[in-house]
Amino acid sequence: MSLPREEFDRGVVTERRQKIEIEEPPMYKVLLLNDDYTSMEFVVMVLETIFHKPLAKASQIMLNVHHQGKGVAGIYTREVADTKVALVHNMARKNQYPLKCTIEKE
Ligand code: TYC
Repeated sequence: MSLPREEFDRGVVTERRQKIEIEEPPMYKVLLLNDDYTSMEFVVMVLETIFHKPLAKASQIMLNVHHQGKGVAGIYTREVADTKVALVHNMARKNQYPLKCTIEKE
């Protein structure tokens, strides 16, 4: 049953402003680790497919890991970072490479 406009509106709180505090989620670096056996081409392919890096950037990150021992493949929320690590390890195992990666809190 509907009321006339004036009766419907009277005494009715139509809006109540609330202060909403939004927290940023903690972020995690996914680090690729160097080893002596994984091919450079495979690491570049991993960076292109799992981390969505363009070829030039993927090559640069791979060479950085090769020379420095480790390097950042991407920065994500915890669940996404864990998923990327699992994807890298699965893809490496399937191709018989010992490639490892790990996460580090930002
Ligand atoms: N060091 C490897 C080679 O010389 C290449 C490599 C780069 C391996 C990065 C792992 O995360 C890595 N074939």
